[in-house]
Amino acid sequence: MTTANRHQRPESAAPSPAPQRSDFASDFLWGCATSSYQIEGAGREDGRVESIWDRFAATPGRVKDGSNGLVACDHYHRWPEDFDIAQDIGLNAYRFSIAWPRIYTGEHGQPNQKGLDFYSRLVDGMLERGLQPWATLYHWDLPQTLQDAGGWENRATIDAFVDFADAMTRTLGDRVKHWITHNEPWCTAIIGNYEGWHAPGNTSLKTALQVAHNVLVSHGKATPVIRANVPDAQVGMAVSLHPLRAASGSPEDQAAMERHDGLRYRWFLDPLFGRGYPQATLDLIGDAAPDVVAGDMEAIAVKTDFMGVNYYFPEVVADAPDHAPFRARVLPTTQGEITAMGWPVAPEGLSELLTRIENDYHPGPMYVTENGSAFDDTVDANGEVDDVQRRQYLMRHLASLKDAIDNGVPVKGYFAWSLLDNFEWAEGYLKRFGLVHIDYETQQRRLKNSGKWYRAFLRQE
Ligand code: IFM
Repeated sequence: MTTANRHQRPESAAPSPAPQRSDFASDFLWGCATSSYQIEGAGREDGRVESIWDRFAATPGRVKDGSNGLVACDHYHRWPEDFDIAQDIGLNAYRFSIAWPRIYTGEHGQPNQKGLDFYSRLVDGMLERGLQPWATLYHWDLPQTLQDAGGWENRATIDAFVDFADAMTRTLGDRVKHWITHNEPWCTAIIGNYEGWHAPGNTSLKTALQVAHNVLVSHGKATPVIRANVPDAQVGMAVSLHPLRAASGSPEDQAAMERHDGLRYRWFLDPLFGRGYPQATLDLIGDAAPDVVAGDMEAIAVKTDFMGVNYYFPEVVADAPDHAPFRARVLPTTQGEITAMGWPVAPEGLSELLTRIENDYHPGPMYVTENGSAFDDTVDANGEVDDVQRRQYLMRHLASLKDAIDNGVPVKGYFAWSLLDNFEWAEGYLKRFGLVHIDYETQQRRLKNSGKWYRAFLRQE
């Protein structure tokens, strides 16, 4: 993005009234989310093995700034400071993910004790600061050894994941009640294995759809194991979704949007809610359909305790006859407010999306498990980061969330993405999503003005 002006939005132009904490239920969860590979660093410590993101990032051209997560925010060593900041903001929940490569030893059922101990300390650190821990088991850092054996395309990875879930919930289940099996299966499957710009970098639709299927099966098989190990467990998945708009009112663009929706939304949600894969999408993909073993669809449809929704922006879809098999293309955003990722700022999309999910599936309690924005932050002469646009983004999305709740959507919590600036995957460190600025040279943390606004909101100042 070179159009800095398009990121500007005058304070006075905010359309929605600023929400107040008192507009939400007193037991509403207010959190921030992070993920292991993006913040932890300590890539070669305490027995951590190579992940697919270590391998991918080491491949020239895969990550824009040539960086990797080996040091990242050094959260592995600096977590007490990070949790002090989270406590100071006034959060009552914190969503983190567990790096499978810290636990995986390659020996069936034998987890790495040092990895288990790290997450045990981490969880104690959260609880000491009043942060309810929300653990995500898989946020994209698959051990490379498992990828070498076929990765998520190989059903053996399902069993390995269940072992991992078992080890983690035995270790943390006395203190961690909220478990997210997978973060954004779309990204794991489609971006990583069809579009190919995330690890492991495959570009096969057949592979991607088998990966998607096996990931869903692993969710279904891990859920009862988590419940068996964790008294009062609350288990769910975090799914990234977009409200869709057709590029025009033409029947072609409308039909393209429907085809895209079949893969982007229904391919994942229909089976999770017991409806199987959508027939229209099966018809389009033909031989690329995944192999389904007896019992898989029942496993996938396991009843969960909540649904996590990650929302960033709506997608505009146009007919694209050359793009087989879906013949649909997501258009880049060229006008209006845009973040540094090139994503449109559309707060109303959050309420729209949550309302659609509620109407389509009635999933029970929902949590916004991610929502946030990247902007080109700078530290001023006073050491402040005056990220006006992120503050506006946060405020306006909370107003939209309130709209959804007022309309009867049972949302029980909100996790801002992200607590810290971090490794933004293929963008490396070029994009900053944090409420806390990280100076990657010194590892200095600075609460941005958006974080200060969130603090004032939570303290009702
Ligand atoms: O940074 C990512 C996160 O890992 C998953 N959801 C979207 C975020 C922003 O791209």
